Amino acid sequence: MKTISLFCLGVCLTVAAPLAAQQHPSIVTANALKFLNTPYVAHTLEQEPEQLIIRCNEVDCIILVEYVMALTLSGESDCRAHTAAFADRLRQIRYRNGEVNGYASRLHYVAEWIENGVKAGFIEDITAAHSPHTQTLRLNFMSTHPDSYRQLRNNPAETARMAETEKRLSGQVIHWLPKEELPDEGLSWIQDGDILALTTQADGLDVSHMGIAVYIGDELRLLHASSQKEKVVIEDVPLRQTLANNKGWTGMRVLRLIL
Ligand code: 2YP
Repeated sequence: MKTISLFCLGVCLTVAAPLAAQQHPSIVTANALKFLNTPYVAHTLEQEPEQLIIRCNEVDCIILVEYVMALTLSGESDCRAHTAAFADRLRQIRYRNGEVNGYASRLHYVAEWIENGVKAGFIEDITAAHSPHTQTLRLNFMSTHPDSYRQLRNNPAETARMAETEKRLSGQVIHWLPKEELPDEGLSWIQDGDILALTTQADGLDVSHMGIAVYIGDELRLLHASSQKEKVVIEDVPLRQTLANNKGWTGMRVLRLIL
């Protein structure tokens, strides 16, 4: 065991990383810790016309992950004092091929968000290399729940564009790790700072939550923007328990930033 001390907003956490995690110094976790206690706010990107929105003081689950990734990839340390390099990175992470071109250009489904990051060369799909479990994507949640999305409500043309994206992604086979296979102490191939996309049993959806893997003592925990706790937290129980407590979450995809 190696012990790393990380400082953040007056809180000092001692993070014990298992052997495997030592190979990848966790700059990702250090950046994520800067967002601890940031308020959870939903729907912050829903502005028209579509534009790159950067609001470091309010996040939802995927937006937190995106800011942490953009900081890490641009080598910057402060989201609020970000430069153009941070904004460029964020655009590459959030939009298909890095281009902002209306609502449909945003990567709404985590499956496509991952596909885009892998294609662009900044995300590695770790589950694909380590878990034999696969599932076939069947995506239609947004086009079948248009009333839940401001830009789709009463907008059949935009909803049709979304359905086209869903059709393109559906049928793809992805690797995932069922939650029953995750022990309290994590797994050797899951490193501190890995990005976790929690898979769901909801019809027509692939992933319903995201966060960051953090090893504390002998436990793998979830650092995330929690809608329940209304802020960014590290859960105080192992991720195994966090997953067991939520029947909607079936397991996860594990992703790693390529630095
Ligand atoms: C995404 O939802 C939205 C994007 O439209 C939005 O709802 C979908 C399919 N996508 O641009 C983005 C940023 O706000 O959020 C996320 C959502 O997680 C919620 C908000 C959370 O736990 O904080 C991503 O897709 C990550 O997991 C799912 C989840 N959406 C649903 O459960 C419908």
